[in-house]
Amino acid sequence: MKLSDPVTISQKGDLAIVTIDNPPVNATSQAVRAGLLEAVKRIEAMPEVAAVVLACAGRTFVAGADITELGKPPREPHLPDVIAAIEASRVPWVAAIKGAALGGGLEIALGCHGRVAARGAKLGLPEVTLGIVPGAGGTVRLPRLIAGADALDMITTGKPVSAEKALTTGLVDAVAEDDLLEAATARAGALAAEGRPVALLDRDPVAPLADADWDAAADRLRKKARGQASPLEALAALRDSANLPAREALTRERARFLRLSGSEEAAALRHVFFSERRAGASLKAAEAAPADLGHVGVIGGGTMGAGIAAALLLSGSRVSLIERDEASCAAAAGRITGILEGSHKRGLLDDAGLADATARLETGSDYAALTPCELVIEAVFEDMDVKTEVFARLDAIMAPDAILASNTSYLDVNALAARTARPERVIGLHFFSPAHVMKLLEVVRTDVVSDRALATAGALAKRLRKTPVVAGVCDGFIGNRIMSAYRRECDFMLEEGALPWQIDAAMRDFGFAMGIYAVQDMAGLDVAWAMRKRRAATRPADERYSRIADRLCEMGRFGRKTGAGWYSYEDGKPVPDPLVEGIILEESERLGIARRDFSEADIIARIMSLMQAEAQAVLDEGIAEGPTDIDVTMILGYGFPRHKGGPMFLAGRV
Ligand code: 3H9
Repeated sequence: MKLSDPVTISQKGDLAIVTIDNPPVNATSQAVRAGLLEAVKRIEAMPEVAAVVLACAGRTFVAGADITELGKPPREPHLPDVIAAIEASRVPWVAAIKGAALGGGLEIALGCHGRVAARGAKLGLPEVTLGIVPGAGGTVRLPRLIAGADALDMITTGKPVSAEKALTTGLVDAVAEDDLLEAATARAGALAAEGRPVALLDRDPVAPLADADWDAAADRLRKKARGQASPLEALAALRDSANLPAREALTRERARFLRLSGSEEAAALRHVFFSERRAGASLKAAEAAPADLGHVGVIGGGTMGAGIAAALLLSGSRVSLIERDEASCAAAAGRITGILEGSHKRGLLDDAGLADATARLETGSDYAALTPCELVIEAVFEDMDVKTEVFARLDAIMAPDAILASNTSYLDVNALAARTARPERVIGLHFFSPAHVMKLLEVVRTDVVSDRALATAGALAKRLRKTPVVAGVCDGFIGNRIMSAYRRECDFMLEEGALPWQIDAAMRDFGFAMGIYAVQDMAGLDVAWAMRKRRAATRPADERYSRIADRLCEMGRFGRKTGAGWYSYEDGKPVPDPLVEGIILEESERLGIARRDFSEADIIARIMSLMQAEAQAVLDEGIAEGPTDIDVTMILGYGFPRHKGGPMFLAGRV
């Protein structure tokens, strides 16, 4: 029986199967809500039906509200009403969960009277990651099914749990060993025989938290949220749910959801959600067959090379890693196994997985080991001559259609490509450290890049589960170019009256993970210093240039690794250093600048305007493919707060 385009009912004896079919992810669009409500009504009028299984077509259960509808005036029927109708049905409903049951999808499952999940399914309430709270009973029903502490964790982090974990907390009744529909049918039959269970709304909260636990959780969240409102709002909704009658808590939850749906934070996070999925569009459009990624070569086993190799091994590839000599090979292998063991400790790899990944690594000094690879990524010292030599050696031995990639973060990939006999098969793959963790991959396209090289970069990003953005060739590409520009501006603010720790505090309060000076201390000041020295000869004489960083470097203050940089370090913690303040004051005096006070707002306004101006230049020059890619780059690669949407979103340019 077809009720609406996306919802149908079929019957098998006294069992009705309601199926939602709304690709790509069965989101609860208006048509789905209307179809489901109609299904409940029809089934109430079918006396022969004793139980219902709610299933989905395609690869997933309902992945939530249709995000394109959020923030717009809601259209009837509303999801809470649909769920209330299911919950009040005279017969038991059992949700058959495969793929993902997220947000409104899990809320529908909570309105059902039983839940059976397929192996590998994920269940979660990710609303806080979209700047909202659950809006269809999630904060009220979930803590009436599973322990308060588990519900708090799921709802305030937004992280989904596996089917297996859901079974241990009681979120699902069973995990199907084989056929999901069969297992759900069996559960529905059992519930029909036992009698429909009491609806969750009519139950008491399970193991509710004490007042002190709520306060402690709120303190923890406030520290972690970095100014994001929704996790704390979710906690407040859960606290209402524990303290108020269920139906009153439901009304409050809905009001909170509607208020937050219209917030700037929610608009920013929706923008990021869709921008991430749109990123790297030209890679997806590439029609050529990508290089085989089953066996990849990596040259250089320092921090970046080791991270790239580990990421490849974790994705299932074989890796041949080239280093200068035996000692460097051993050091690289040590770094890589360290990363793999870390993944094993965190439960991302089991014992067999660890052994398998380790066995897929080979290290050596002979480039001949690379010849079977269709992709080689170099991550050697950031110097044009060194990289040119590596490319010349590769060019001589690799198969003509092999792709040669450079992990450079600044250098001219066009020039590098031009020095090979295969310029169209050279590409930049700029990873971020730690390369096995960071989600961003900046793909640098040369002027002559082939479709095959682009397709390979796209396939690699997918395999490594990274978000690719495509950048044209320029100094620093998208991310480092924008960061260099605003870092320069921060140094000018130092000359004009600010101090590094003030700028860092303003950035942290804005939501950055770290301030720009703490970041430099962590990364090391020496690399940027070497680059400034290289460029000194070509710098226009009238260009404003701050000497503060150079003076720190001249004193050997390269950051954490030398025990001092912009900060000094006590027990590993950065502390403001009067010596640095003295240098800054001397520079202001030397330049004849009368120092003035900077408020946090002044600092952020100046950083944003610089970032946005440089981002606009990056766009105007065609370096980035669109403003959303710039936001994705700054968020995933440079600690820009996700809930602020990125510099282009804030500038109203998307
Ligand atoms: C909510 O439910 C609020 C309720 O509490 C309140 C209700 C009153 N809507 O990610 P993929 C698109 S809040 C619209 O590449 P995967 C996506 O843009 C919602 N579109 O696939 C993409 O389109 P395109 C809570 C959506 O296999 C395509 O589907 N739910 C939605 O890597 C494929 O997506 C969430 O936050 C959506 N809800 O991952 C879940 N979801 O092909 C969000 C996806 O044109 N979704 N699209 O680029 C996800 O986490 C992942 O999509 C999922 C699949 C894990 C499901």
